[in-house]
Amino acid sequence: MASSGLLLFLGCLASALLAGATKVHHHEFIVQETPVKRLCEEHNIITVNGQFPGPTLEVREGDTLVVNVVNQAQYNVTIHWHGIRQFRTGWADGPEFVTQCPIKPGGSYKYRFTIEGQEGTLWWHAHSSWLRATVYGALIIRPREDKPYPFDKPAREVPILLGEWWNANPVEVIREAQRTGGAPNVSDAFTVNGQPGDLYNCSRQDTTAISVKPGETALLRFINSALNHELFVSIASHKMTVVGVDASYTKPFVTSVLMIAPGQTTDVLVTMDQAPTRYYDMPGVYTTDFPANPPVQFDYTAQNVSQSLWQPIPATKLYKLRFGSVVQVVLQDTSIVTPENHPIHLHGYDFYILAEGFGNYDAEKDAAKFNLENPPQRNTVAVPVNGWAVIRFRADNPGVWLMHCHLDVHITWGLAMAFLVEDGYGELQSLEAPPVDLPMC
Ligand SMILES: *[C@@H]1O[C@H](CO)[C@@H](O)[C@H](O)[C@H]1NC(C)=O
Ligand SMILES: *[C@@H]1O[C@H](CO)[C@@H](O)[C@H](O)[C@H]1NC(C)=O
Ligand SMILES: *[C@@H]1O[C@H](CO)[C@@H](O)[C@H](O)[C@H]1NC(C)=O
Ligand SMILES: *[C@@H]1O[C@H](CO)[C@@H](O)[C@H](O)[C@H]1NC(C)=O
Ligand SMILES: [Cu+2]
Repeated sequence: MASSGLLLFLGCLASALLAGATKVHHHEFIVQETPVKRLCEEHNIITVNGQFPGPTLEVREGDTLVVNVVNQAQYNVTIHWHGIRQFRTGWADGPEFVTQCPIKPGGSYKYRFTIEGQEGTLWWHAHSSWLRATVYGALIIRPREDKPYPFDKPAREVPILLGEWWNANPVEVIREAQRTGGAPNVSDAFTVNGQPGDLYNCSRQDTTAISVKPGETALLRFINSALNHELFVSIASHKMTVVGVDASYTKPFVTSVLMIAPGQTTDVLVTMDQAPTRYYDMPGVYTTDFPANPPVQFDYTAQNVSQSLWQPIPATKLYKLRFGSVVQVVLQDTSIVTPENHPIHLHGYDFYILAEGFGNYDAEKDAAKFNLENPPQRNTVAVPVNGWAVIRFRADNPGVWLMHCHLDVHITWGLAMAFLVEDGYGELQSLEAPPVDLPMC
């Protein structure tokens, strides 16, 4: 016994030294029904570990996350690690019936993946029905131990999750809409870190307070986890310096208002240089009448295949890509009365946004507008209302990757498709074998 203990210890030491101080973080996510009080009423909602929002995961670039998801709720569930590239571990990405069958009530599945080449703020959420209304949390990726931020070290760091709250059960809200063919009921409140704020003052607990000392600079990690709304954020009297979006550093720029599409994250530095008092972070929103038809048409320069690798995506919406090919996607919004942009999210990749514009995309004319020098890198692009965006990525991550509108009402209307990226040459360009506990249907 003693010698095996010693061997184990030496083994750990050796692997820590070899891996350049990267860590393996183990977490347990118990998906369960939990009573919470919001808007003066108590409701049973689905949470992770009884927390709403769920636990914040904190890692460094190069680390590995092992999250054992145990489903003690009455719904099928999967978890998506929004923005994580999942290189060679596509089966850990999470979309229900696309990359995995759901974890059934009573079941469990251990997600295991390594975070490589990404730093900043991402998040995780359920990718099954509308469970993500309450099943979500922050995923923070700091630089490796010996590497600084590309900006001055902030005095404190605060994740700020902007969300939506329904008094009704969100799963019932979407089921009702699917049954009747109507639009789902709109939410009853917006929330900041799970709280609806001071206007609902039935309890003094209703506001999220973040204390910052005068003169201090804070790194605020905003995450738009609302299901169906683009959000505008400002902090009274303060300027914000944007330093990162979607876990890609940006050239810093100063603004007093942020527009964050659903699914997107924005990291800002704020110096508390106004007189000490209470300042409000006010998410705002545009009005919400959705058209009855999916308004975005996808135009892919990709090959159509009739057979899905794992799960039933309609063949007309599955596009096969050769490993390493460069894919350009023109996202054209063809709606007449859409009130909001379409946040199109691609799984498994960070893509470059070459250009965006209004009206119809004109392949000849608009190619001249492409930014091929320093295009922004994102995992979500807000396609302008009645406009277009052109994105490009290299298909160097094998697997089946969903691309969809991150406004959840629009997924129900069919605004989702997938790329099947084939394996390349050799082990390092191929999907690893799926884990043995990958849920089966
Ligand atoms: C949606 O709203 C309507 C009208 O207020 C209400 O009758 C219905 O019960 C709501 N549906 C759900 C699932 O809460
Ligand atoms: C909150 O407080 C104000 C004044 O203090 C009161 O007028 C209002 O009715 C309260 N709102 C709720 C939802 O309790
Ligand atoms: C894709 O394949 C389906 C089924 O074979 C076909 O109906 C559809 O027109 C194809 N789409 C494109 C864009 O080629
Ligand atoms: C749960 O997932 C199983 C497949 O694992 C499927 O057969 C079943 O219909 C799902 N249940 C619901 C309510 O979607
Ligand atoms: Cu997401």
